[in-house]
Amino acid sequence: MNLFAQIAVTATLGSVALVGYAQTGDVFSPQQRNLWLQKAAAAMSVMQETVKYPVRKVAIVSDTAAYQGWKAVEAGAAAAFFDTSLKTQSGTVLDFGEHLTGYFSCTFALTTTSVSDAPVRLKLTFAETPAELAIPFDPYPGGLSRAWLQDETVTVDYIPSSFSLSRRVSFRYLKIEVLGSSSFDFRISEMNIRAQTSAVGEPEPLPAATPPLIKDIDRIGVATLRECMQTVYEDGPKRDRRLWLGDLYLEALANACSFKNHTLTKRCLYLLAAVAAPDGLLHACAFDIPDIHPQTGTQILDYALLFNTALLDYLKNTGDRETALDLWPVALQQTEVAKTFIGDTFMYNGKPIWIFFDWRSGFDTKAAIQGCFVKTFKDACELAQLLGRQKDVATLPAFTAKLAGAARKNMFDAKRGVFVSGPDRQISYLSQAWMTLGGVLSKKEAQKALKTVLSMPEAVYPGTPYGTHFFIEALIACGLHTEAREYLLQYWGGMVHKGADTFWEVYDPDNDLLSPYNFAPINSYCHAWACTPVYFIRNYPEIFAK
Ligand code: RAM
Repeated sequence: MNLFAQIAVTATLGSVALVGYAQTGDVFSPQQRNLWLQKAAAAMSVMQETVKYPVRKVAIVSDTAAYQGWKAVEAGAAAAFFDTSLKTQSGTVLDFGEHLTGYFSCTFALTTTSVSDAPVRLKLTFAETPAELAIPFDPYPGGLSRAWLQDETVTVDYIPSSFSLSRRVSFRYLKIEVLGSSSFDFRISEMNIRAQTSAVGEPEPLPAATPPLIKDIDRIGVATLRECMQTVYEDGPKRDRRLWLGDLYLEALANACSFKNHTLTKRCLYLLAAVAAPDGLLHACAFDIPDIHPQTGTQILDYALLFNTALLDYLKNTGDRETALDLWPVALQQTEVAKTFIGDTFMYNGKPIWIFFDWRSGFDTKAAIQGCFVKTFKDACELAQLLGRQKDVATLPAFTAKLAGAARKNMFDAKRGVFVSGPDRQISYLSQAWMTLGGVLSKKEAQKALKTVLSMPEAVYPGTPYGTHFFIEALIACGLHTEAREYLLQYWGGMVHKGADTFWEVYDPDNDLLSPYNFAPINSYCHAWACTPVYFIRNYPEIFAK
């Protein structure tokens, strides 16, 4: 059964037709959903377009010391490429000098007076990193669609002519190979990319005395965020190109202290609300192309709960009570649905749902979800208070206290001073982080728990910038400022040293080829959830910008 039986088109906005979603037994009314949809449409950003050109030719060279074993080295000026027959330089890699997201065009010209008498077949491979141009894509071993990879076979019917790729691409490097042609000679005389983002302008510069590595981390974080700010906050402009709730939360944090495009945050909050499941639980992700729709069947409990925190932050950053009040029923409903995942013992009851927190394989999420319940329920109570809706959450503070009590009783190893998770009593960074963020421990206890895992080589550590964000936030929350600074410098600084133009979806300092999808080239190398140093550096200048 399609849970999202479409109801009649109920509104139009300019030329945008809005299709509402409703279903019998829906906790939200069609009027509510349509209002959210209309407000999401009204908050559409004007896309900023910049035309960019290649800056040089490079060679992709094997180097065991380079990130993933490959690096790009200078191989001449871009101008030489345009003057020369393409047939004599098949395999050339052009470097656009920065990560770009947008639409590619080029112009073909004849190099001699000969006539084009047959089509030309080319392969264009767009890559975010050098290794994507060196590791063969086939036979494809990855767990996600092969079609995300940006190698395009293109047939040009005749020359001279112009060509535009309809697919939006996300890349720094472009490799061009000639797969088929007849005897006539031709060249590419011009090429460009119409790069697009919904970010406007540049964030304020950091104080001049900020250390160079921090400035670099901030600059690359800003570039990452800019690239992911499209018509929604995308997770990655190469892949998955959609609005994930967890990524939205982190992008909104970074945006609020850099580009300050609060309208984009508003659009994304409304959009996710409008397509929530009939029981009100938010989907983990949604799309706005070709129309607004959720990824049905994909719900992540910890992401849904973060909606409370994201809306609270949005209200604090903007003072926009109208939006917060519109969306309060959605935030509240996340806590209501979450309660169905909590048993009589005030612990997660094991009811099946995706609980994420990080891609680290083997990571046990039970302690983290317990801490997440506590933190996000507290955020819901704070939001209710700011909105004068305390009555809606009258019983939530006492319930939350019971969750915190159960966490201590059942998961805290008082002797070692750490939370343990699951049947194997796993000790992980993120269990301590989420319990800290939930305020389950006193400041002193939290410091001990976090310091303990930092000193334990066997403790399970996050494998993504997403998980790492919450660990650093927890270090700051309990006053471990030096440790927070060091961790950020070591983790994001590690990516800087390895040549990142934008920060990566997955980064394990000890394993460059780590991929949750069994194939590193399918990872995203410009990933929204990795942009949060922008938030840390700009929000806590006393820790980072000195
Ligand atoms: C990855 C996506 C996204 C994240 C999900 C859970 O596949 O890229 O960033 O939110 O995982």
